[in-house]
Amino acid sequence: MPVATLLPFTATPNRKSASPTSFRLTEKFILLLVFSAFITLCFGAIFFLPDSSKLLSGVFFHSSAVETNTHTGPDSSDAGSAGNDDRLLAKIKKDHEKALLEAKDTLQKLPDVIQNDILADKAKVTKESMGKGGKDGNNLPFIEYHRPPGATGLEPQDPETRERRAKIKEMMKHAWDSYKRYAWGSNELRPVSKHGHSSNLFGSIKGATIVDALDTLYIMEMFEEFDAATDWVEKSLDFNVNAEVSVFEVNIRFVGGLLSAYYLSGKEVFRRKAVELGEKLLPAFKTPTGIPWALLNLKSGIGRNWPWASGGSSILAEYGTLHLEFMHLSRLSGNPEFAQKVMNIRKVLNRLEKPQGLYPNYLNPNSGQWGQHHVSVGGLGDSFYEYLLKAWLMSDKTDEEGKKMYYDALQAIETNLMRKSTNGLTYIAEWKGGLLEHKMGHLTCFAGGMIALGADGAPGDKTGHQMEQAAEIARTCHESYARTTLKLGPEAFRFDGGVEAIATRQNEKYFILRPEVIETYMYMWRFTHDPKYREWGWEAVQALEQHCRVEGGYSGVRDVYALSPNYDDVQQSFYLAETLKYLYLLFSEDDHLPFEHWVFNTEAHPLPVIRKDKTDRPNEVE
Ligand code: DMJ
Repeated sequence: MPVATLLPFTATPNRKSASPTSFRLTEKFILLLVFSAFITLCFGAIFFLPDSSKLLSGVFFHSSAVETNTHTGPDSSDAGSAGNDDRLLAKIKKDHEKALLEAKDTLQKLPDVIQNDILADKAKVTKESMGKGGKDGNNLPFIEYHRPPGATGLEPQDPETRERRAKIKEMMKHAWDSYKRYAWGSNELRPVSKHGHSSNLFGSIKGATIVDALDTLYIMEMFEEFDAATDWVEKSLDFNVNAEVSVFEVNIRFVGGLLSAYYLSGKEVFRRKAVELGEKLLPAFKTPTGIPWALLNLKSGIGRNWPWASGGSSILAEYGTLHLEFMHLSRLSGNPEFAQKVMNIRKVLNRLEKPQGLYPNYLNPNSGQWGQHHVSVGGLGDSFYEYLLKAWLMSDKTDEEGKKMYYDALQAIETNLMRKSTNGLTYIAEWKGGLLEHKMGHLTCFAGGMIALGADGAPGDKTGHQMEQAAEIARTCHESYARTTLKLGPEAFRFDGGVEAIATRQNEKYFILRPEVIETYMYMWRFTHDPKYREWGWEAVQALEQHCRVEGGYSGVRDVYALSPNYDDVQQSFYLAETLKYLYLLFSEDDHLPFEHWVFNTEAHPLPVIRKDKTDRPNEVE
């Protein structure tokens, strides 16, 4: 029978003009009755038939449960199926209660504990899914992650300090939000013209500000922003570029930033990216001596040195500032090559004769000979000394070679470069072939913090002496700020021609949001708790707010002696990585990133101490 004939309102050849109104009343009544009986039947089937869901699943999915039921069918009485239902109900109720209890448990845990649980579970799954070699899909060995102590810190006790710290977090938010709004994905922000800025230091690698800021966001507990940055790293950070980069800058900002982000958060993506980038930097070491090139094309692996560097030399502060990151890369990748490369640099340096015990800034990577005899604890030399000391500290004080090199170098610096001005300001001059230039760079001001950090381990009872030196350098650098109109420090200041701690050359009067002076205040505060260091830091905050803050972020200024700021229109990535981080830590409690567990790379990225013996300190990096 065609289906159409069963339907009452379907037109047929005999009833061409038939319409619903043409039914008689009795016909209508019967139709209504049939229809309502049909509807009742359907509802009955849904609500009143026993176990209809099983029936349906049996029909559509042939579930084994239905098959079992079917087999037991003839013997199963009503009482039996009621018993089954009771048991089923009881089980559902029990499961439900268990889930509720678990959820309650989870809600009572601190976010940090929950995150650790998730990471531990993830690590377990990763480990289980690994092959015999214990390597993951990226050929990285399995590492059980334990967050080192002090990744985040408690609120400061004192209300004024708490308020000041909150202010610095607000500054970070302004810098970050502005970058996100106007320059997301670019290396840096132009805060006045409100667009992206790309320095050629990073070739065509993008996102320097994102990677440099990751750990600051984490430390300040700006987790929403941290997650957005992580997402960008996951999806967009790309090192497959056919471009020349500065090996040093990429190492301290990108490798350092990624390593810190990994150690703070435990997210594997950062370890993977750090190792991937580290591997791309390895061809820079293909020189006759193993002293790396300053510049490297990441695609071709071809390196060269800065054309302005004396006799084609590599730069001390560049090849000497790879050690911390490369030691961690070996640890995280299982590849000893990274550590071997940086240990070889030491070997080359230790074979060379050093003029007055000093390390010249230039070294030719082909001949292994010094270039011009220029020595500086500021630009071109600075972080080499820093990394000798920190290599020793980061090795849990086992790297005796690094220790000796640092304290010997510091002695040579004290003898040959450190001087006192007529009015009693201690400064570190620059050395050019035996002659002193009585100038100190803003960059050199980091030395106050470095000397304080190393004072405790100083040989021959020199701890007190080195702490005094560090305090004097901090005072001199503070003077370099205090003696300007804008209360921000010049790029370099001089102690000659009747001036002290003042820039005399126009091209040395700029301030580009650098961190070194604040970095020294932070170390001095931690070691002495002298309130003046917090006061000096707060002076800097006020000056930054007054003269560098603009609607679109923070800008450097061209002349700190001018009556009002002339902006350079760059928000440097190190402003977020270093300046704001050191300010925040200056107003934090000491157990936030404690020095016994962390060392800061030269871009202020904290790296954990590598413990010689895991057993007595189980919660740290092995
Ligand atoms: C940073 O990139 C690092 O601190 C580096 O060691 C020197 N200069 C800048 C900040 O001034």
